[in-house]
Amino acid sequence: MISDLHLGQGGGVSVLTRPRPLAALLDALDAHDRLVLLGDTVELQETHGSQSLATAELVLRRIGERLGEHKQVLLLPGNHDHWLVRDWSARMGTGLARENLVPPDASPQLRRLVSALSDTNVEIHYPGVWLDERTWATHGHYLNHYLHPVSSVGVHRPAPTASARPASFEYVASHRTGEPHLSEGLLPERAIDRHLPSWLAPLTSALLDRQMRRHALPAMLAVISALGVDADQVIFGHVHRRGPRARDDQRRWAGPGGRPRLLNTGSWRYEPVIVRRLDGRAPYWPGGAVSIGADGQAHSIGLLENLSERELVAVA
Ligand SMILES: [Mn+2]
Repeated sequence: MISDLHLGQGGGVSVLTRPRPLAALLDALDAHDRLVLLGDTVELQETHGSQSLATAELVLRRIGERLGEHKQVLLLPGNHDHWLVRDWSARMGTGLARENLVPPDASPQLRRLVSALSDTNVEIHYPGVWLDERTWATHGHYLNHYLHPVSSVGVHRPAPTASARPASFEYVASHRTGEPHLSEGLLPERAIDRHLPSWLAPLTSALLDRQMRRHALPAMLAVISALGVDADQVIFGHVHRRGPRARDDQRRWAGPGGRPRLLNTGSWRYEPVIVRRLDGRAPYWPGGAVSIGADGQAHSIGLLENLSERELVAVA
């Protein structure tokens, strides 16, 4: 499972457009039966134009070729590519379940992405998918429901309830929140800025990380509880911070009594303001993934930890 490629987004670099990171991902696919693209694969929130789709098609074609006809991609939209399923989701209304199979022609944009993956098998699910009887995966944007003040969303936010249907969270995807992408749902817009000098990266990264632990992890647990998802392990993305890592407090990455375990896929974005002058050990270093082994246990892994900053972004 990987997420938050944000292909086509300006600002930093979507590293899968660069040869070394793409090669690392393709090599990792050889050891897996299927790839889950867990949301924000393509940047359609900044622009609905075809440039993002064209960028995404180049990358997805390589992924599809490498997987081949006997393997599979599961594609789950997030909030930055919610456009792919926007009209379909609106038609579903309160009939939207925790897991829905989305028709590949739900939008012209979705059709293009599915075509780019035509060398392999594709299923589209939204907002979540059961990967096996123990494991549920979702992009994670529903957690914004528990973080954003009403004013920043611009719509009435229903009070958090003990139980809720996916439809109650859908407004999160269809309204731009004004949050910068790299800190989505974690810090007020003014608190972090792309134009910050990059020597601040260690500080910015530490600040973000504290917000993530204190707010995003409990918010994700609240979503899981409200939706009534009864899983041993839940995989999400969205916050761009892979984990849990070896040195993380494992108790924060789990519900009460240790269940469910939470795992985050991290991102495939190089954002100088949070990784500059750091290395593969940095929490926001791109190239995160969650891998499920033969025993069914999910693990957080880093596929680009051995690359230098220069290798992440080099065009040849
Ligand atoms: Mn997101």
